[in-house]
Amino acid sequence: MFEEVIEGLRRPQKMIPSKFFYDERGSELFDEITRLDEYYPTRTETRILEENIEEIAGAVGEQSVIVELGSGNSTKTRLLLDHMADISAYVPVDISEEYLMKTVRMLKKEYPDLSIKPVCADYTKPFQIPPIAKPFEYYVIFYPGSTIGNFRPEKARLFLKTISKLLVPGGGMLIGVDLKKDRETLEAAYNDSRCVTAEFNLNMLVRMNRELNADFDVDEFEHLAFYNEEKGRIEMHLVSRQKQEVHLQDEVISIDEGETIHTENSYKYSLEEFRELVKEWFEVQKVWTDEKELFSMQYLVK
Ligand code: AVI
Repeated sequence: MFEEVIEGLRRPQKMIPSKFFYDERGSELFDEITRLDEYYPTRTETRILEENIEEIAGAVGEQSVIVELGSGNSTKTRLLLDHMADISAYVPVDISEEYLMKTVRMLKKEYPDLSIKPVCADYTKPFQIPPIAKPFEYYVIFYPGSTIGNFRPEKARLFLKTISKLLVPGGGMLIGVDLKKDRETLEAAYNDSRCVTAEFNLNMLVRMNRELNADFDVDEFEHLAFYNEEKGRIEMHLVSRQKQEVHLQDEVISIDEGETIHTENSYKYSLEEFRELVKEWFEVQKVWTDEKELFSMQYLVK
């Protein structure tokens, strides 16, 4: 972590990779974000899933193995599992072993007949799916939450390539993708009135202080989130309120007044742009969306 953070802070546009948001407090804050009025993605995605669950379950197919990338304890997973009683296995993949095991223990109680095969791995790198006892037709990757939006498009393409290598032709991916929309709705989602997103952003510095022995004065930074229309993404930054020096172990970083540390991108796609993004590896077979076209759930086939 230290090397990656220092390297990012030495760039002309300072940055800290967004994956470092998610320590224990960061994960709690993100959970809170998903329940905010302004943060439309989670509730819209859940509603799309609920309203179309029969059709979605039909697209995924009963004879499949569901491989979920990232946290697997959400309402969305249960919705899918509740409607797919006969799937051959459920494979949650998560980098945190503790979190993964907690999920497995909970799901085993709720779905005693379901075969659960957890994989502790960084899903952005190649990983192996364990042997499945029951016969099955395909793996179907479940990747909700529009987390793909946190990758730059080049990275997203590489990620899709890695994922498609897990699949045989005909295998699928059920993915949540946030859509382009008016600036006001987008910016409100990342500038909530209760300032939970601001705390989530600033918590990055709290974590750096604790884990990297840094001395960021957290009160001297403020949250900034805006829609960069040209790039089609929400950008989150931490803005320095004054000229300051920060120490990380033996390293000294100078930051000017008004200078920012870029902490996150969240790309938004039109349906056409997303189709274009995946086309080397996947064909978009079906898209479900809400009436305002805020968010989409898409079934991609290799
Ligand atoms: C996890 N990811 C899809 C969220 C997003 O909307 O890009 C992370 C987030 N950042 C601020 N609010 C939510």
